Amino acid sequence: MDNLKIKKISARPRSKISLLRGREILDSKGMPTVEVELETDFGKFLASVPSGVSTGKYEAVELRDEDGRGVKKVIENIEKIIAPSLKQEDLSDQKRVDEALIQLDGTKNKSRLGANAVLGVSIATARAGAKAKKFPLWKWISKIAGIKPALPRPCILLLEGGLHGKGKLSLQEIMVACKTKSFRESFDREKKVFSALGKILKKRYGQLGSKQGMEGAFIPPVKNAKEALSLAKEAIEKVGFLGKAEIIIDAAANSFFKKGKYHFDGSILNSKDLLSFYLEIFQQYPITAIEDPFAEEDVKGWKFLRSKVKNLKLKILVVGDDLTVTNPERIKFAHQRKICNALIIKPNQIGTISEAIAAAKLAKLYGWKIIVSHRSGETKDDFIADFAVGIGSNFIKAGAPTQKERMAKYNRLLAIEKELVDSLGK
Ligand code: 2PG
Ligand code: MG
Repeated sequence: MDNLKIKKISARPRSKISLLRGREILDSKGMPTVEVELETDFGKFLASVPSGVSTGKYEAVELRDEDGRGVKKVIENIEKIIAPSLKQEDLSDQKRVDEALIQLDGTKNKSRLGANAVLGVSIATARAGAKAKKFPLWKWISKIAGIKPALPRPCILLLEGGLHGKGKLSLQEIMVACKTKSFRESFDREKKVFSALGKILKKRYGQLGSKQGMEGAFIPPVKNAKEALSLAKEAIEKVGFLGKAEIIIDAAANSFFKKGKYHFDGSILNSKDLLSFYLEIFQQYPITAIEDPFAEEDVKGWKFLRSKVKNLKLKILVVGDDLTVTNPERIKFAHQRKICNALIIKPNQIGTISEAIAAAKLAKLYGWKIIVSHRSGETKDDFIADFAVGIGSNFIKAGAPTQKERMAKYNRLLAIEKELVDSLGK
């Protein structure tokens, strides 16, 4: 009898789910989100899901309860629908698990189960799969993706505006990116720029100068983009990195596009006016990338910019985020119209890790650069750090080096880099 029991236990495949549940936690904005707990007989794996404020129309659906906040329905979907269906799945077969999740949802935009339910399970599965195969997570992701891993360059957030800053500044993000031979060195340089900016702002605006936005960056009472960009440039200059540090912008233009016009820094502009403004600031500041320069429906605006950038031989990345939403169909759409040469990858815009990988691979096929990104509502989950390395992303943006939920991602990348350096030294 005892023998039989032992046989039965040891015959059980190791990489299956013994328990899958969800619980409500709060994100960095104080909004409920879901944390998934996946138990196996070789460990327990957690994953939590972020949430954006400036979103694209084609993003997968983030399911909420009737009050528009709660995630009770999401938890119910995880425990009552997903858990029983995944019982027999092998957690080290990420593709199959993700495929099962997609089938189970059965909609084009994850509106039945919710992309937040699906992503939590998909990430927890990746963690379990990595453990089962005895790989660090980044290496496991690179194996699943069939991509050579690489450390991304950090893009630290300096100044916030738009929906994140709630001031007069229309641009949502002004970031700094330094190119050095290591992640740590780039990060250290960018942090120096951030601190220098902090000092400049305090001197200029007093207490108001140290106020922070949703992602931990500064939200000083500037009147417009040029004032904000000049402050960023001044901070770069102050620490001696002019010529060595680049400025990256996320305009998040969807958020200031109303009835065909751009309500930008107190003026009402059409696409051509906004384009002229961009060309002007490309001349005046060391800008090398601009994300969502136009609204997702203003394809003409995007086209003007891409062709100008080409004709003038400007070294500018035109980055799709709300436009492309980590969705292969939208990426194809942008490629056919030749409107981007880079994109943002955010796993929660699409729902599963396999689909996010497919989006990254398609972008690579087109020769685009990749920026893996956090969301404005974040948790302590550092998955995107491993993910960025696993898919060989060119950049990562995870906010300012201040809040814990942002630092979790940067710290994880610093640890991965050390792990890689140590293993090369052996
Ligand atoms: C963005 C993101 C992250 P949100 O637009 O790139 O900074 O913002 O998560 O609000 O969409
Ligand atoms: Mg964006």
